[in-house]
Amino acid sequence: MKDAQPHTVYLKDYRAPDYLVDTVHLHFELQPKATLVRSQLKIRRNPEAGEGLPPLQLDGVELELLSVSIDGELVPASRYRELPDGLSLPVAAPEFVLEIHNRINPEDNTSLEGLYLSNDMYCTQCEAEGFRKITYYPDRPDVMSRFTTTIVAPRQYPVLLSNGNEIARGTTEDGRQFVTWEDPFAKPSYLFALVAGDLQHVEDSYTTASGRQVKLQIFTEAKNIGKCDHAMRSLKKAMRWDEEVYGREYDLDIFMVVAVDHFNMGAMENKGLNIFNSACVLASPETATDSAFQRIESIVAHEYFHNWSGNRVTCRDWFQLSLKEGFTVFRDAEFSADMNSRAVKRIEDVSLLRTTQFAEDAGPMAHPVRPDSYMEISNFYTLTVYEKGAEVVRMIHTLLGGAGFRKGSDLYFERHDGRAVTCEDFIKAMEDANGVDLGQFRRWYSQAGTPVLEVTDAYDSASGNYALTIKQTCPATPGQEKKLPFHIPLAFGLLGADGRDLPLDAAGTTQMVLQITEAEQTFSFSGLTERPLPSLLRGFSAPVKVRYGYSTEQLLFLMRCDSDEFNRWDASQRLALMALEQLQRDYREGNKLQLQAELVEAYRSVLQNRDLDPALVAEMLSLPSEQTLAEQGEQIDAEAIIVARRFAREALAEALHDDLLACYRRLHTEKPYSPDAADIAERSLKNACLAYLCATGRADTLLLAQEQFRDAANMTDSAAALAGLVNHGDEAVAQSALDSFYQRWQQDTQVIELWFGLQSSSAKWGKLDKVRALMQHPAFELKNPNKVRAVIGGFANRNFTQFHCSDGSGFAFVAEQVVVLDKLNPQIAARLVIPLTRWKKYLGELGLQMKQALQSIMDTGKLSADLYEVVSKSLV
Ligand code: B3K
Ligand code: ZN
Repeated sequence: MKDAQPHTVYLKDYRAPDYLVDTVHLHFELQPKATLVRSQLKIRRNPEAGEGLPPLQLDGVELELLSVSIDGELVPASRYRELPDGLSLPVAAPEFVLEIHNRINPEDNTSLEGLYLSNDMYCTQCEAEGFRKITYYPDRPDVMSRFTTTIVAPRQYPVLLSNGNEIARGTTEDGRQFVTWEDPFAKPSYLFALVAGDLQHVEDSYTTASGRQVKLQIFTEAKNIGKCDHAMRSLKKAMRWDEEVYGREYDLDIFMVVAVDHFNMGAMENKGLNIFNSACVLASPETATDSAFQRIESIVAHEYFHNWSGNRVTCRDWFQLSLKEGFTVFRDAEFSADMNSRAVKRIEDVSLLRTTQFAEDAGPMAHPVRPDSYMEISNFYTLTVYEKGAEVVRMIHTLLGGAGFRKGSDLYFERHDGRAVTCEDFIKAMEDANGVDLGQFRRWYSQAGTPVLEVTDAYDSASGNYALTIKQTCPATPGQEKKLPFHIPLAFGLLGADGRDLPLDAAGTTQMVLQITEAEQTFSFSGLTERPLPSLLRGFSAPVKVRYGYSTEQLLFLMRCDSDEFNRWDASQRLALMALEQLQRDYREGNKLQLQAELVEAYRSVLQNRDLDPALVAEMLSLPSEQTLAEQGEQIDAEAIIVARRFAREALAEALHDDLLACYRRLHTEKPYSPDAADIAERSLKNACLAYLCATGRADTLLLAQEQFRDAANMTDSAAALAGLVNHGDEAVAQSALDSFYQRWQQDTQVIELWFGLQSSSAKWGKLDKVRALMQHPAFELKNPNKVRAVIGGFANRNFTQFHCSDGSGFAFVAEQVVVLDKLNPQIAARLVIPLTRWKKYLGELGLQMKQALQSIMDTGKLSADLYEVVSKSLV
């Protein structure tokens, strides 16, 4: 555990490292409670860091120091200083070899940072600052070095892996075995990895565009060996795509992936040895849902793409995190869009951004894409850095066009290969390659908050002129009261009464990107023979909120006619939001609830439209989530949100029953399973219909779910049917389905995680006592983040109804679990507390109860730096 009240690190204080490390030789003798680490560093004074020979400062946390030598001479303990978070030692020469021996305890390492054990497999996680839990080192990304790693282990760990190429293996005198790996590419310590275990692997190969043969291996425990094929296929697709779209080839002879059950996040891009959370790599049709298949494809690609955007060109410091993450998320999103339905991928990403990232931007932890300060960097692996960061890169792509963007990325990779650089370097490469000025655009990196565009228009029928006036504002965020105008690319078109795009200029252009740079700007168009209807922010061309006074009729029209599929969906969401807001008002005022007839008819015609991609239909039919509704207004009335959404869902289900059933029957075929885009689309619509049908609570529709549950040959259908029963069936039926599902899948970790999550996130089923009972289940493990995310996270983040229970018990429960978890795994605790940090937005009692829950965490005393930062910033 790190010290409470940790200090704040500021971007403005960045200084180049005093010393550089040219080579590192690491030697591990693995033992669960006492692993011996020997590290030999070739160190040299950094010529760019100033004069003299200041003391060498190394980072080190929870290490047992055994010895220090310089140039082969033992340094007496009186000559160096052991600090709580490192080591300081005097330096006598500008170049020297430092050798350190230390001991660590992987078995007791529940933080899952550094070297730890997962199901008797040794593995590492070093980003951002985990390497300092392995040995003393300048653990910062601008110190790049060539690593050689020797792993010595008893025979029960036959597979010993690290970064780069294997250069030696053998047996030690006492019968243990060793393997030595050498990574020819200089890298920061955060990309170091080690794995040791009794693992099986699948193998394939890939020939790069220039003819290099690359061996591809996926390692896992024997029981999961049948679940690696999809990840392997995804990897090969990603390798080809990066060659075709970015001209980037892989650079080592081997690329390894390892699946690990205990992992704090999705996966990690260690050079040549990616380590994955099992849930983000293992899949088979019987055990994984369509969304798991798609998630795996995109995460495998994401980590692979980091080989260039992150590893070959890395970050100078952690304030630049979005340099690699925003860019790589943009790359993986485009890859997924190319592999699947572009519009649906965009809808999914924008939904996530609008609910969770917009909420982050409006909350106490709001920060710019490039933060100015942090207490604990792990807290800044956020939706803002990742998803909004990707939107910022997307806007550059929109402003420069595909070819211009590629010129920029080519220059960026060429100019900075092998270096640790900044977001500024990225923008500069984009500017230099295209001869453009992105000066004002840079504000996206430094200003937090979600900009709001107020759009009004005027049409003059006499002259045929049409004027679009756009005002931009951005709310204050912590530490940033006033914002300067952003440079916003606004893609838009104008629709005529026949639903077709009208020409915007003499050349007949039908879609334009308006460059918004002022607080208020008017754009004029001439030659319009009718009053047009604007389709604004097509494809969500900027991470902003657009306000325009659309009427119900206009939204219905856009839903039917917009040539931009994303905006058709967006119109459906705006329409649903209007209806849901009306229902909330009616509920508060005690009026009888009634669903707008127009909404029902709009949904009906979407459902009957056979020309639309079924996945798009499924998206258009889904009501905005409670979280999205909560994000809309200044204040959250949780009860009104719950009642309104539930009412709308049930009313739609009743009114559309026959159409839903017809659509369900049409799509419920016996086709063999394939996770390709077309089949996924059909299953998503079919199961969306089933979910609605179940919401009627009618016995005959619940019978459909029971039949699908019984007959399903793939996990998508099985899980959807189970969800229908759990969310709407009577208790005994739900219980028996849950039991038989558990019996069938109890040996499969990924399926059991799904089983946990489905229960704790269910408004009907997932009451607090059930959630507590799940935590007592033998398959639950507090030390496993996936299980915690499924059960406690499922409740806090995806069970709006029960988490917001009016007696505050949901908040108190989460607070209690956060305190326990903080002792085991601070990163997970700091994530889990986030739903409690929005207390200020809640109306009445709930807000107070939430604040009390947060305060109760603070009052327990010694918190980790991770948790302390989030809680203390949220209580002000
Ligand atoms: N770079 C890692 C994230 C590491 C998080 C450390 N707390 C995974 C990724 O974004 O690819
Ligand atoms: Zn990443």
